[in-house]
Amino acid sequence: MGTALVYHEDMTAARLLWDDPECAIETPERLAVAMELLRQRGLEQRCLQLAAREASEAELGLVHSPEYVALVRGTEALGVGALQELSAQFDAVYFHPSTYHCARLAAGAALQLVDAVLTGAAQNGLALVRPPGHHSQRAAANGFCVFNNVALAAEHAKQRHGLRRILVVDWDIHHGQGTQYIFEDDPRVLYFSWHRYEHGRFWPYLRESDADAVGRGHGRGFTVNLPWNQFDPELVLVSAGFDSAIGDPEGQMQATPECFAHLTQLLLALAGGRVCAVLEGGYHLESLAESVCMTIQTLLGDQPPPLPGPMVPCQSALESIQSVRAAQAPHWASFQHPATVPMLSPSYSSSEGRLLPLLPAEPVYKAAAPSCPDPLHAHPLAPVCPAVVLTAPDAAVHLCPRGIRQKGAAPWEEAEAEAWARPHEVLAQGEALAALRKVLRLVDGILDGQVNSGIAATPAPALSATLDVTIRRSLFLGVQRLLCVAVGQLDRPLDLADDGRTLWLSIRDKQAATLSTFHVSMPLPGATGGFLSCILGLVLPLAYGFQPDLLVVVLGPVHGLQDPYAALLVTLLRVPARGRILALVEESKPQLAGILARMLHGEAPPSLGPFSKASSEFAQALVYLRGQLELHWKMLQVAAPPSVASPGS
Ligand code: X5A
Ligand code: ZN
Repeated sequence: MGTALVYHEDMTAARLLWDDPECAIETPERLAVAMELLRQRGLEQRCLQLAAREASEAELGLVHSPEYVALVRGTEALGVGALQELSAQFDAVYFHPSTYHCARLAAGAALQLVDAVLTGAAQNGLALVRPPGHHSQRAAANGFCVFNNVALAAEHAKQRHGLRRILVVDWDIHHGQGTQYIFEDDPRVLYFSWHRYEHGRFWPYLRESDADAVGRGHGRGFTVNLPWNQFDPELVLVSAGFDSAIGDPEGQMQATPECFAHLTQLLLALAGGRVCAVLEGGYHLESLAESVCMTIQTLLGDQPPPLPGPMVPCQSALESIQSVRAAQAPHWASFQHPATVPMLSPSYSSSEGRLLPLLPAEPVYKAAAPSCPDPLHAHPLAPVCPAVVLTAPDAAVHLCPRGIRQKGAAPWEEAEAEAWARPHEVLAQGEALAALRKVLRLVDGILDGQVNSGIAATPAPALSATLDVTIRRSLFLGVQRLLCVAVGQLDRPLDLADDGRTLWLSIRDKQAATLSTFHVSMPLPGATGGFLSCILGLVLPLAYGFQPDLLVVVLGPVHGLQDPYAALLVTLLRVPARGRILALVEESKPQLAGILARMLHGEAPPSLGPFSKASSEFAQALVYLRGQLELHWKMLQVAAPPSVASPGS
């Protein structure tokens, strides 16, 4: 099951026929240039290519009024003067004689994509469309949008496929007020949008774009921003606007194309990986095309490149996240722990209607610098195909570079392995040493780029020692930042230097402790809520801050993580680790090894099941750890209200 790409050249027909600086950026070239780069990079050819079909009038009626559909149909026959006159009745809209055809293709493409994913013809996909959709309302065009493609797709998934939980993630730089209005009282569609707001000074200048808009009636709590796990959606629709990308003349933001690879991969952990992205905005042609390629590549299963730039959140972003947490707290158990609920600070500064728009700044976009000289990064990322190391005496190491299954590679020479094993008596005997020889082969295979990741099983008593040798060998081979996540009763090697090259995170049945900036121990979470806040609020921000070039995950004795938890842990950590993962498990857990191998291969993790709230001891422990660590690890500030009041708030 691959990635669907839905497109039709006819959607390049509509264009602006008169002078209107506001609308001039929504051009046919947006699609043409993005498609061209997809072709050039060989990405189109890797997709399941679907020709977009027109949505029927009945389908448009899922969201729009018959009168509005008739009005748009009528534009096919209008002359330029009448088109301009009608366009002026809406905010930032232009009609062209081909608009109705294009808009029906755009809507049809979104429906086709959902059908492909929900029938299993594709695992995920992208619809490259115009006109965009998320500003369009039941009976109004708005912001270049004619029919609301994503809202139609969500309604179609509800009505034709019987889904009950659909997550819409809107990463366009503008608030998709159209989608918000359509679903504001519907708890089956959770609408999450991030957007430029500027206290109401950014288009579309709406009070209801602020964090305190949470939905109405039964839909309260199902509008705006919140961490995306607890809802446990069956389908993820993305309003994929790339006007939030660097260089865009509208958004004037700094998100590099790589950001969209990371966002996409994080979303792939949800809904069994059923992610449908539909193009919205994006007006800088080069930045748009790069960002579309990053999204498609990630949907296809390629590892995202590292995020360039410093891993430090800015103050205003922290304040925005805090407002959202406060506004959503009444509706979501995961925000309700007393120690983590912040005060609501109003961010809308005027109630007197529209404020003056901001002055536009000169956008700058430079293509990413050529790859860094770091020897570990000199070779391109290995294809996603984990090696599996089995410990049965006659089993070889299976390394399968370039996606081709090779004959097992030979393990290390016994004498050489013995030298590395020397300090550990437990590794001296046959079976443990045989396993170690294979693990060492795997470490070398990952670090010289033959494989991206791997999983190894060792006899239980030898696990700790094997881990120690794995770490020493990795550092010896030049790993600069080694992240080790050790779950269960495993001790950090005593002689490991605390020099910032390794970050050691223990998750085990002990008290929370920060033994140093690079040695953190946290208690084992019991409930789903505790687990999610541990992963999303601590482990992931630390991993993003550290930017490891190798991640070692070990599930040791009585680790206490059920398989779906371990699967989610590995899936989420793949993103900041860019897939370079070595997982170590005990050989008595073949089922766990199998699940982790599937995760390393890019399969979506299973659902965690019903939500249970973290104990207050556990929540306190996380708050304590964050307080200890956030001065050094700034990414942790995103996960919680600032422990010290920020100046000016
Ligand atoms: C889809 C989209 C933006 C409209 C901006 C009007 N619309 N100033 O990005
Ligand atoms: Zn936009």
